[in-house]
Amino acid sequence: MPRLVTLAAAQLGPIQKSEGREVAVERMLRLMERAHRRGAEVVVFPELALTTFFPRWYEEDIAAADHWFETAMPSNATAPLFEAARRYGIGFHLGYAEKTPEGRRFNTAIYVHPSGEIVLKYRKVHLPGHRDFDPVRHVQHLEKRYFEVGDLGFPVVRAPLGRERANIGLMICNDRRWPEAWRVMGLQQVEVVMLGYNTPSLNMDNKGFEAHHLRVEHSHLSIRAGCYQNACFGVATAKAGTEDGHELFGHSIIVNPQGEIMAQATSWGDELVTADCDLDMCRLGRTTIFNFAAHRRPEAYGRITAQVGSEPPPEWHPSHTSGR
Ligand code: ING
Repeated sequence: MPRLVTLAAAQLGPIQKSEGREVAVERMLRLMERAHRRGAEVVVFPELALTTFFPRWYEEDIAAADHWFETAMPSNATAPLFEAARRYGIGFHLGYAEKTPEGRRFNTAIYVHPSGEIVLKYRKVHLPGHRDFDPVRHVQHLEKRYFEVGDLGFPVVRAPLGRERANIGLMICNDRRWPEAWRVMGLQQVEVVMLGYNTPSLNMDNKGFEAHHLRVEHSHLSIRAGCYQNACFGVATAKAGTEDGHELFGHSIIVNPQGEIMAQATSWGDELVTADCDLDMCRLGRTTIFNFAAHRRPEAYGRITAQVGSEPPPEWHPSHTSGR
């Protein structure tokens, strides 16, 4: 018996530095309304969906960036999203900057049940970029300045998803490039990974050549591989377009457990893509090629958790001097 759920990636176009949360929330409500009309049961919004991608802007005093953060969820500005979830009977994923009562700052994502209750929270573990101003870069990427490393691990929970129950997991943006993030959730039998991203459409590191067409390709490669190798669905939603002159790519996708792209956005603006997903499609990979219990060999994987950085390999030399 298929376990059908209709998933939606609700891609957002740009949010300018001068635009308040109400602008983004209004656009997100329009996308939820469209998702409702299309019969979607879950909507995945992007990373940092309420504001511009502010880690591109340097502040000497990080408290000067606090206006980009949410100190409550829901807040007055975001309450309409929770009301719409109840009205339409739709769950939603939201990425936002979180400031805790203790003053800790995280790049955070939540999955919210149609009742408005927060089912799952995740705080971004892989923070790309740098902490201090980098004069070499074309554009700053200061996530290590504004956020702490997430302290919630990669949790998976079995919870209602549409008319079914599904094993749901969350990751954020750069996490998708790290197979460890996918595998930790695969080891919890994740069936649907929800992730948002804000990714510059051109390389801003300025430390080497990267062909432009590879930016989207690397994102899709990472998500397709993660879904295939962990037998799960992925809903990956962009914030896209040009924010105060800085371009982010769109091309949000929904991927199935065989690594196939089921649906893809083709604009870099507000766009809803949906797919009817049979959650039981996860079973084939999980019981055959990626039957972890039958095939994984953790005793050979020690380096993966023992090491942080890579180390040079030992040098080989011929066992006898043959004069060459
Ligand atoms: N953005 C980018 C991402 O991982 C990046 C940063 C882009 C890192 C390209 C490496 C290569 O998609 C965020 N917000 O993580």
